[in-house]
Amino acid sequence: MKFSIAVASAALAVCGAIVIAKDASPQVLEAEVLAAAVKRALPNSPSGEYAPAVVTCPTTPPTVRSASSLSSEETAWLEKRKTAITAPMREFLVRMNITGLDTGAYLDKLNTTTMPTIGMAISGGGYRALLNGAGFLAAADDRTANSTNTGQIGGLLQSTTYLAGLSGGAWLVGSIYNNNFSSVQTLMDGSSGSDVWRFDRSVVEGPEESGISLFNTASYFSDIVDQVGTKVDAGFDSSITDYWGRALSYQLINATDGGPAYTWSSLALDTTFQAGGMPLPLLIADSRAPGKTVISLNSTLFEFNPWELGSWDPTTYAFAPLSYVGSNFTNGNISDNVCRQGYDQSGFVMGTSSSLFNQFLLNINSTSLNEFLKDAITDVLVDIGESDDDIATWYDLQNIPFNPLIQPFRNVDVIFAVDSSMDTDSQWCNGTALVATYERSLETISNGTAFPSIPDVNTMVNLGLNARPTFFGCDASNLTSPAPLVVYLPNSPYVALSNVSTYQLSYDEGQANAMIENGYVASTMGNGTLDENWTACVGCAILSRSFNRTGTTVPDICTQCFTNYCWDGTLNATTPSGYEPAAKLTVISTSGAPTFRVSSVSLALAAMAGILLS
Ligand SMILES: *[C@@H]1O[C@H](CO)[C@@H](O)[C@H](O)[C@H]1NC(C)=O
Ligand SMILES: *[C@@H]1O[C@H](CO)[C@@H](O)[C@H](O)[C@H]1NC(C)=O
Ligand SMILES: *[C@@H]1O[C@H](CO)[C@@H](O)[C@H](O)[C@H]1NC(C)=O
Ligand SMILES: *[C@@H]1O[C@H](CO)[C@@H](O)[C@H](O)[C@H]1NC(C)=O
Ligand SMILES: *[C@@H]1O[C@H](CO)[C@@H](O)[C@H](O)[C@H]1NC(C)=O
Ligand SMILES: *[C@@H]1O[C@H](CO)[C@@H](O)[C@H](O)[C@H]1NC(C)=O
Ligand SMILES: *[C@@H]1O[C@H](CO)[C@@H](O)[C@H](O)[C@H]1NC(C)=O
Ligand SMILES: *[C@@H]1O[C@H](CO)[C@@H](O)[C@H](O)[C@H]1NC(C)=O
Ligand SMILES: *[C@@H]1O[C@H](CO)[C@@H](O)[C@H](O)[C@H]1NC(C)=O
Ligand SMILES: *[C@@H]1O[C@H](CO)[C@@H](O)[C@H](O)[C@H]1NC(C)=O
Ligand SMILES: *[C@@H]1O[C@H](CO)[C@@H](O)[C@H](O)[C@H]1NC(C)=O
Ligand SMILES: CC(=O)N[C@H]1CO[C@H](CO)[C@@H](O)[C@@H]1O
Repeated sequence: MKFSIAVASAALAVCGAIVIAKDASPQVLEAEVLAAAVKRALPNSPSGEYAPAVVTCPTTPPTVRSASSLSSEETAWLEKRKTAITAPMREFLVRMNITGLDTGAYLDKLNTTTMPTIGMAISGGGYRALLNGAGFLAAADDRTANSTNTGQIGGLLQSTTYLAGLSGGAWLVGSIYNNNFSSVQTLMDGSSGSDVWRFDRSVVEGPEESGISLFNTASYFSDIVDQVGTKVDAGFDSSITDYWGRALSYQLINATDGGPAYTWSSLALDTTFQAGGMPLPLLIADSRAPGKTVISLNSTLFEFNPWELGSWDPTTYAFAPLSYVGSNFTNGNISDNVCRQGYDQSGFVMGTSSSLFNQFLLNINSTSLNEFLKDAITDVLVDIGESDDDIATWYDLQNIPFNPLIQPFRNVDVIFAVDSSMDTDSQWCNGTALVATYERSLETISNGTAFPSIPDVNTMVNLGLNARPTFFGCDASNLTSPAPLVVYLPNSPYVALSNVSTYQLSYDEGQANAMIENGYVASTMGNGTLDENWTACVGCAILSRSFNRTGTTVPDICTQCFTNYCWDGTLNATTPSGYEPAAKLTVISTSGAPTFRVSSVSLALAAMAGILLS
C-alpha cells in the first residue's frame, strides 16, 4: 500500500495538522450528506468535473470527530445491514451443510446483535490482486451463475458486513462500488463501448478507440492532464496520485473518461447501500512521515469509508466527513466558513491506496526503454520523490487490510483474508502480511486492536500454511483479548499459475479469466472436489465465535474442520530451501504468454514523461 503524497494532502487537509475536537458531537455529522435519494455512486462533484469546488457551508458546519466510537452513520447503517442479511445468512449457512447442527434453528435463536459479523479483506498486489480477489468475490457472490451449487460458497458476500480493500484490492472494491455494486461476472463480461475491466490495454496505454493507437495514447494522456489541470486551476495542489488515479479510473469506472466527477462519498447516497443491501466498503491508505521513504509498523493507517476519512490510531484518532475533505479544519472546525467538496474523487481515493509510479522509477533499469527515456522518466520521478510528492514504497508489509476489521467497535467474528502478495522468490505469498498485522497488534499504536497469533514465515512455508486455506485464532480461549478468527486464503496455483509480477500491467482476456477462475477455485477448494467438506468448514469458521458465545457444543464436523484447517501452534522456523508449488488441478491453457507490452508501455511512459516535463 502506498500512501502518496497527494494522499498526504488529502489526509492532511484534514487530519494532519489538526488538533482534534474530542467532544465533537456525532449528531453534527448527521446533519449533512444523506439528504438526496440518489441511485448510485454518482458524478456529484460540485464542479461537475475533476476539480473540487467551494460550496455553501451547511447550517450546521461539518466537524472532525474523535475516533472514540463508530460514526452515527455506521451505527445506523449496521442496523439496516444486519436486518438485511438475516435471511440470506440463514439460507447460506444451511446450504453450507454443517452435519450435526440444525443450522436453521440455531440461527433463528440469534438476533441482529448476536448473529455473526463477517468481514472480508482483499490484499494489495496490483492487477494480480485485483484478479485473484475478484475470483474470491465471484465465488462468494450468489449472483454468480452456479455459485450456490453443492461445494460452492455463493451467498457469503450477501452475508458479509464489511468489505475492505487495499491497493489492487482497493481497485477491485472501488470498481464494484462505483459501478452500482456490479457483480464480478458483470464486470468481466463488460459491455460494448465500455472500457471497464479491459485489462488487455495497460493503464499506461489507455483505452482503445478508433484510430491509430499512438494518438489514442497521446490524447488519453492529454485528457488526463486537462482533468487534473482543472483541479490545479481551482487552487488545489496536485501530485502524481492525481494522474495515476485518473488513469486507473478509465478501467475501473464505467463512465465517460473514467467518471471525473465521481466521488467516494457519493457511495453513501446509493439507496440500496442505505438500505443495507451491500457490505460497507472500506479502503485503506498508509501514511509516512515527510522525508521518510519507508513505511514502518508504526505508520498511521487511514481508512476511507463512504462517510468519513480518518484513523483509529492514537497518532490521529479522528475522522473527518469525507465529502468535506479539502476544507480547512482547524481544531476540528471550519473557521473560515469556506466549505469545499469534490476532493474525494473516486479514482483519487483508489489511487491513494496504491501508487505504482515510483516502482517504475525503482525498476526502470530493468525495462527495455531506451536510455533517453529512462533518463527522462527518472528525472521526473526523482523530482517528485524529492519534493515528497509521492511515496517511494510500493509494498507495505501490512498488505492485507485487516486494520479496519480488527477495530473493537466493529466486533468482527471472522475475516476472510485473500492474500495476493508477492513474497517468495517465486512470487507467491508466504504470510508476511499476516505477520506484520500480528506484530503491529503488539505495538502501542494498535490501540486495543487484537489479532490471533501468527507463526513466522518460515513456518508458514514449511507447514504449507501458505499453500491452502488456513484458519488462525480458532481457539478463542487462547486469546488475550477478543480477536476474529482469520480464514486465510493465499494465492496458490490451482488451475492457473497466478504468481505473475506486480509489474505486469496488461492481461489478455484468457489470462485474466484464468486468474479469476484460480481465485474462485482456491476459495471453494476446487468447487468441493479437493475437500467434500469445505463448505461445512466455511460455515464452522463463521459460527465458531458464536458457538463460544452461546455455549453450543461444537459439531463433530467442525471439530474435524478445525483439525484440518487451523494452525495448531506448531513451529518449524528452519529456512526452507525454496518454494515452487505445483498446481493442484489441471491448469487452464491460455492463448498468449503474459503480455507486458513493453513497446506500448514505452510509448505511454514517454508520453507521460513528456507531459510531466512540460
Ligand atoms: C452434506 O454432508 C454430508 C456429509 O457430512 C454428505 O453425506 C451429504 O451428501 C452432504 N449434502 C449435500 C447436499 O452436499
Ligand atoms: C439479542 O439477544 C441478546 C441475548 O439473547 C439480548 O441480550 C439482546 O438484547 C438482543 N438484542 C436485540 C436487538 O434484540
Ligand atoms: C452452470 O452449470 C450448468 C450445469 O452443470 C452448466 O451447463 C453451465 O455451463 C454452468 N454455467 C457456468 C457459468 O459455469
Ligand atoms: C467451478 O465452478 C464454477 C462455477 O460453476 C465453474 O465456472 C468452474 O469451471 C468450476 N471449476 C472447476 C475447476 O471445477
Ligand atoms: C456500462 O454503462 C453502460 C451505459 O450506462 C451500460 O449499458 C453497461 O451495462 C455498463 N457496463 C458494465 C459492465 O457495467
Ligand atoms: C513503535 O513505536 C514504539 C513507541 O514509540 C517503539 O517502542 C517501537 O520500537 C516502534 N516499533 C517499530 C516497529 O518501529
Ligand atoms: C486554515 O485556517 C487557519 C485558521 O483560520 C489558518 O491559520 C490557516 O492558515 C488556514 N490554512 C490554510 C491552508 O488556508
Ligand atoms: C539506473 O541505472 C543508472 C545508470 O547505471 C543509475 O545511475 C540509476 O541510479 C539507476 N536507476 C535506478 C532507479 O536504479
Ligand atoms: C517471505 O517473504 C519475504 C518478503 O515479504 C521475504 O523477504 C522472505 O525471504 C520470504 N521467506 C520465505 C521463507 O519465503
Ligand atoms: C467429511 O465429513 C464426513 C462427516 O464428518 C466424514 O465422514 C468424512 O470423512 C469427511 N471427509 C473428508 C475428506 O474429510
Ligand atoms: C496460543 O497462545 C500462545 C500465547 O500467545 C501462542 O504462543 C500460541 O501460538 C497460541 N496458539 C495458537 C494455536 O494460536
Ligand atoms: C483501547 C485504547 O487503548 N484506546 C485508546 C486509543 O487511543 C486514544 C487516543 O490516544 C485513547 O484515548 C484511547 O483510550
